[in-house]
Amino acid sequence: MNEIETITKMYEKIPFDIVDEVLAIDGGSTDGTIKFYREKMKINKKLRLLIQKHRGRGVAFLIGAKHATQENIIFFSPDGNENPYDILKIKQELEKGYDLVIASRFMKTAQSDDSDDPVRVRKMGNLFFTTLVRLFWQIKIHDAINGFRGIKKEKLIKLNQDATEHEIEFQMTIRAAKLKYRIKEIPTLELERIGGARKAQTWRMGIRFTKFFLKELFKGKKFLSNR
Ligand SMILES: Nc1nc2c(ncn2[C@@H]2O[C@H](COP(=O)(O)OP(=O)(O)OP(=O)(O)O)[C@@H](O)[C@H]2O)c(=O)[nH]1
Ligand SMILES: [Mg+2]
Repeated sequence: MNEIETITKMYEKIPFDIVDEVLAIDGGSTDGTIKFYREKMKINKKLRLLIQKHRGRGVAFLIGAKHATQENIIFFSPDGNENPYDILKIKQELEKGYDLVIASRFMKTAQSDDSDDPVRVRKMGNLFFTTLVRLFWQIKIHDAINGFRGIKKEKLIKLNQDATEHEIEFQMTIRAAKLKYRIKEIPTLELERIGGARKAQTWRMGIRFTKFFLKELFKGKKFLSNR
């Protein structure tokens, strides 16, 4: 959403040759992103554009999940943080049979982008919520929150997700852990955000994540019968 500066640089790096389709889910951009995609779609038949009726990163994920037609889905956000070369690595792990593959910023050889977070509040928050997931659902994981990840579509549907904002990937990890999915992490080097404005507000996110954690704790596996 409103990432035109990055999209123009990132588009050429998307490995269209190794994927069957690319769904661009737009949150109602007003900076020319939609026009950019429409132009590209004229010459790239693998690309489809879907525009959200309601805002929210979670909403975008849910639309992508619903409209994707292939067995494996990889979520990629074009704000410059995520390294498109890792798309191949995620794909390979899914093809090995893992249900959920997370690009982790906190493994030994990984790196998170803290350039706009000098006191590391967000990093601490990420590690705190990841520790909660490790403790409560007994999975060995280093980064429960990064949105750069892949999952089997059939497994994703089973999670019955309803998070509308940035908690979407946190909820996905928790529910995958509850169902004992085969989870694999690969180390990633998070790059600096390019242009655009950050949509997430740190403290607001912290409160939302805490509420979500508690909700998931009490919910157990009841989400399975929500359908
Ligand atoms: N389609 C869509 N994308 C969104 C929405 N909200 C955020 N995004 C995208 O999700 C990605 C990450 O969101 P940000 O809010 O920038 O959060 P962040 O990545 O934690 O912030 P930075 O650390 O500054 O990169 C970006 O590519 C955003 O454009 C939305 O409502 N719809
Ligand atoms: Mg980002």
